[in-house]
This record gives sequence, C-alpha cells and structure tokens, in this order.
Amino acid sequence: MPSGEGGAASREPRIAEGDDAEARLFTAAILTGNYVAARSVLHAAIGDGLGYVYERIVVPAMEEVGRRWYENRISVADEHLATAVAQTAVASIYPLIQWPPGGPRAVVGYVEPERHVFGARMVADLLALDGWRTTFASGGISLARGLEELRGSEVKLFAVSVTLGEHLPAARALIQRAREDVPGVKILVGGRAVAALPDAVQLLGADAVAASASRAVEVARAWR
Ligand code: B12
Repeated sequence: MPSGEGGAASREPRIAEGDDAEARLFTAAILTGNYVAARSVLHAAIGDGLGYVYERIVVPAMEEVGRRWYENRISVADEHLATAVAQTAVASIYPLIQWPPGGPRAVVGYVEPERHVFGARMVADLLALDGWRTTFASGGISLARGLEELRGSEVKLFAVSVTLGEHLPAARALIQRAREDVPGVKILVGGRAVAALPDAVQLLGADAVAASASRAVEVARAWR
C-alpha cells in the first residue's frame, strides 16, 4: 500500500495503489519539470537494475501522467513536459550502465504513425543489456520501406511496439513486410494495444507476444 502523502500543503496527492515511494517521487518530479529530482530518483535506484528502474518507477509514473491527462487534471503541455523530463532523466543513467558489446542483432521499433516511443525504447535497452546488438528505430519504421535496408544483415529478432489500436493493421502489414525483407527473423510484439488483444500473435502474424520489457528479454533469450 502507498504511504500516502496527505496534508493540505502536499503538492502531490497519493497516486495509484501499489505504486511505491520511488514511483511517487519520480511522478511528482516529472510533473513539476524538476529534472534534478527526477534524475536523483533514478540514480539512487539504478543499483537495483535497469528493469527495476523502468518497470517499478518510470512505467507507473507515465501511467499516472496518462491518467491525469485523461481526467483533464493536467494539460497537454504538462504531459509533454513530464514526458520530456522522464526521457531526459532516463538518458542520464545510460553512462552508468555496462552495455555488453556484440551479440546477435535485434531491431526494435514501431510503425509510423505511432508516436509512443518509450515502451519500445525500454525493450531495446533491456535487450541490449541482455547481450543483443540492438538497433532502436527511434523515429518509427516506414511501412513502405520495412526493414529492407537490413536485408542480409543477419537480424535475428524484430520487436514491434504498438500502443494505439488503430495502428494494429499497419503493424500487421509491417510484420508481413519484415518477413519478406529478412527471411527467418523472429518477430516479437508488445505494447498497450497488443496487451488488449487476446490473439495478438495470430492477428499480427508474430512469433510471440510479451506484456513487459523484462518479459520480452526472457522470450527473446530462447531465440538467440
Ligand atoms: C507520453 C504519451 C504520449 C506522448 C508520447 C511521447 C513519446 N515520446 O513516447 C505523445 C504526446 C506523442 C502522445 C500522443 C498521443 N497519445 Co499518448 N500517451 C502518453 C502516455 C501518457 C505515456 C506513454 C508511455 O510512455 N508509457 C510508458 C510505456 C513504457 O508503457 P508501454 O508503452 O505500455 O510499454 C510497456 C509495455 O507495454 C511493454 N511494451 C511496449 N512496447 C513493447 C514492444 C514489445 C515488442 C514488447 C515485447 C513489449 C512492449 O513494455 C513496456 C515496459 O514494460 C500514455 C499513458 C499510458 N498509460 O501509457 C498516453 C496514451 C497511450 N496516449 C493516448 C492517446 C489517446 C494519444 C493521442 C491519440 C492523443 C491525441 N488526441 O493526439 C496521441 C496519438 C499519437 C500517435 N500517433 O501515436 C491514450 C491511448 C488510449 C488508447 N486508445 O489506448 C493514453 C493511454 C492516454 C490516456 N489515458 O488516454 N502520447
């Protein structure tokens, strides 16, 4: 149970049940644009691993931002600020991480016009930490171009993130395209829209689905 912050002077009322103190602090920091505080929370927690930082601190904080945005308790500008501060704070921990060199090749991305980047980024980072030579397609992947520039480059794993349900048909088409471009590639799917889809593997033509970035690492390990 959250301890709750209580008190009329508190800027941040308690957030969702199950969130811990670090997630609450991080949420308060990003919502107030306090990069220094956001960074401190993550730097203090990185000893518990990048998976912990992502799934116990950053994901619940972004979900809370989404909740407040949906309920009109914060503006679009507040959401943009919170997202930017969260991404910058995450980037500040990269130099603290020992990234293993080499490994089998993985590409992680999302199909245009999806603009939700953070989940795919987390999957890319945790795969890299688990020894995959990972390319993160940070600007999204064009349906028309697919992975054609990677033909012959021995990509073993293609991981596709889909947040909005309306992007599922494009994701399906991209996956078909990727199978043509890189024969034999294993395809893993995930993200908010996929989590809401009972037959995601069949509907998207993927090899597997995973509900979180750390689960993605476990599934991908069998394909190395
Ligand atoms: C930040 C944000 C944005 C930012 C994104 C910026 C960026 N650089 O990413 C911006 C402002 C661009 C944005 C835009 C929009 N957004 Co938005 N956004 C969010 C918000 C607040 C946080 C997203 C986030 O970073 N979450 C944290 C990540 C890490 O979570 P995740 O993606 O689910 O990832 C985890 C798992 O799903 C999994 N995973 C993810 N990808 C993959 C891939 C693989 C292969 C695997 C195995 C696993 C996996 O691992 C991750 C960690 O464990 C969410 C709220 C929320 N609850 O998520 C709304 C939210 C997703 N957005 C929403 C909406 C409606 C929109 C807009 C349509 C708003 C509008 N009217 O313009 C647009 C659409 C833009 C587009 N074309 O995509 C809705 C979606 C509702 C729905 N239909 O489901 C949400 C839920 C907000 C809400 N409560 O209404 N958004």
